[in-house]
Amino acid sequence: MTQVFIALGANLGAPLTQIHQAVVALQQLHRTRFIACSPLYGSRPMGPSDQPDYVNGVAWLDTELTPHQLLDATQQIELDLGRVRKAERWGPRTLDLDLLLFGQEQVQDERLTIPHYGMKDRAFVLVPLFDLVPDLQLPCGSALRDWVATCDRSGLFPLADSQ
Ligand code: PH2
Ligand code: MG
Ligand code: MG
Repeated sequence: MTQVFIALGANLGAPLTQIHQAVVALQQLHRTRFIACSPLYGSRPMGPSDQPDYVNGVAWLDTELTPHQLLDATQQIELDLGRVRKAERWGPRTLDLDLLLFGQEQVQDERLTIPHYGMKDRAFVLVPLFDLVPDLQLPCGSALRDWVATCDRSGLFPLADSQ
């Protein structure tokens, strides 16, 4: 079993509902044990600013799936919950599930980059991940704690009663 972390994001439709439905779907994944979901946050959009705020969080699982099997499964959940793939970079979406970490593995191919290429710069990923595992060591050797200490959390606000 490998411990994995998946970023949850949504800013179209009913974001909180989609995030909760995604958590239910992740809880039902085969050959996988769902461990926990972080507290959820509202966050100002990174990228184009003419889009609604996001709801963001992080899910923590233990899986026997390979990284690509897990990617297939999360992409299917995105589609099941109404995701329409658009070309616009960093544009709005009903549900976004991004594989952040897959144990200590590093994966780099045309479909997948693990650790997630942007996680170091994104408070909406680092902060909920830190809520789950404050002592996490990243595959590159850094401590999550150090990234969290320097990230800009000005656009991030806790959602009351999100759990
Ligand atoms: N995801 C994006 C683009 N911009 N901004 C926030 N705050 N949260 C996100 O999850 C997000 C984003 C594309 O994946
Ligand atoms: Mg994303
Ligand atoms: Mg994505």
